[in-house]
Amino acid sequence: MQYTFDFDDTTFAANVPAEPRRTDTGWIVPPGPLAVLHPFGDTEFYRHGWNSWSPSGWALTDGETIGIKDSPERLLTADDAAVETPHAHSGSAVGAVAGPDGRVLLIGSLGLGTPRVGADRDVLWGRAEQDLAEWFVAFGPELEVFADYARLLSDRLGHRTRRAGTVWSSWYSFFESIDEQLIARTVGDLEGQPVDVFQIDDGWEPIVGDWTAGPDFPSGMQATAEGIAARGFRPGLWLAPLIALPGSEIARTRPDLMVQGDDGRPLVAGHNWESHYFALDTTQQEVRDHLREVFERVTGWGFSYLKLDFMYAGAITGRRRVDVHREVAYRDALQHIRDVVGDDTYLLGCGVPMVPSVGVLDGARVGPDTAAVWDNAERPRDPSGAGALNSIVQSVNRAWMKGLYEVDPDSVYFRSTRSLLGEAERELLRDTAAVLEFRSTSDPMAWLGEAERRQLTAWLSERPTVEQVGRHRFVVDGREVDLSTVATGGHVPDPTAVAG
Ligand code: 9PG
Repeated sequence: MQYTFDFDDTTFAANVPAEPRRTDTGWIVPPGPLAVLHPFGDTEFYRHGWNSWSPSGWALTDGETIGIKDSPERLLTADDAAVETPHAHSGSAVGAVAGPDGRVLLIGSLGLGTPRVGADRDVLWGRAEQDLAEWFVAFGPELEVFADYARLLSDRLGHRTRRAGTVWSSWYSFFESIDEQLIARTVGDLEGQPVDVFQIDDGWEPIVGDWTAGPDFPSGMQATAEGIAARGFRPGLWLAPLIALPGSEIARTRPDLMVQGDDGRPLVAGHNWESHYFALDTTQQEVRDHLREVFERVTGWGFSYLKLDFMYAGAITGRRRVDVHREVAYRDALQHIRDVVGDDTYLLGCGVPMVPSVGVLDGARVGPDTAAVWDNAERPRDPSGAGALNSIVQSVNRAWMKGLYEVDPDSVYFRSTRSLLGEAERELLRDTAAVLEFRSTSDPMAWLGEAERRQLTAWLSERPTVEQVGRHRFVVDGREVDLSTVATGGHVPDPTAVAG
């Protein structure tokens, strides 16, 4: 039906599926496709990425789109390949177009069904794969409108209040090359530092899919968790519970537990570890039993902070035993994991579908992997590639998600060795983490000089008051932090500057 959204001094003609309802901050529109005519002509469009690694940000409607270009494998892993349109302006769940006076027109989905929002010079539209959720439509000052949307989403999907504190992760120093001695030594060196969580990342398991102690942890994961706790840290562990590499025991012996393709064989759900991998079909009771066993095992070892990675695979398009929408299947699986681990285990999502995780996760990664290098030269048209710049750009453009869960922009660096980052770049990473209010690092103390150690201790101890005052501008304990240049991809590091 035709409808007119009447916002104080501005009216927008629209097509809506049924009669909208006015609220104090905007309008609630029933599920179904909608399109709103806007008078702004070519303007900025906010596109939002589907999962943690998917690109987000503002682009001109007559300019280049934001998305992963020319790489089907990367698109499958780091965005929603089934519905993403890398060469047309659209995004996941929420989108907005900028008006001339700092106000924006926003359409945001209030639930699941892989909602998309897109725009051109005349229209801001929303439609979903399955019409499961109402929409929020609002027009007003940018920060207010996004905050109102986040509040509504939290009202509907829930909100958790646990905080991770400061985190040390093994990934951005040791990657997969970890063993129990190295972990014990690193934990020992870190003793006394203002770190709350010591999180072991990928590399402890024999293979992705089989969540038991690998050969480099012969004493078992419980012994390692006890060692971490004995030094005063909360033991944290990485796992990717919804995927399995083809060589894993679960994929080899039970291919029927995987999401299937049309050919009746396990579907390729993404690419990493120089391989493809499959997704578990969480609608099957046996898979739910398997997940219960895995999570009882890892929490039984003593890990109470879990980084759940590659979770988007639980929401991939494919054949599942029970025919529910893929985002519903994902959220049910996540809720099942929450029910198994209980309220006191901190769940950090990574590679998670952002909106379907609201209310269940305590925290979520909001950008691609950081790296000890500024840009990802090997993936020039891939804003989801690992690198400090990409990680900052995507994370800062998701600052509004602080209203949904803790938002993790990924690790910061203090080290000048084993890194190509200069101090100015390290500072931008630390400022990003400061404004997003999630502090983690991966630097082993043994890699740091005296001054760098002092800097780490001081930075991890800070708890500043943060206020967002503009799209990419913040005030941190009275200090203005302007990330506009870097968040629009404009910061080019000085090529003559030497790392360190
Ligand atoms: C462990 C790592 C770290 C890291 C995670 C994740 O899009 N991709 O292909 C893609 C691959 C790997 C990746 C992120 C994205 O890294 O983000 O922090 O835990 O797994 O293997």
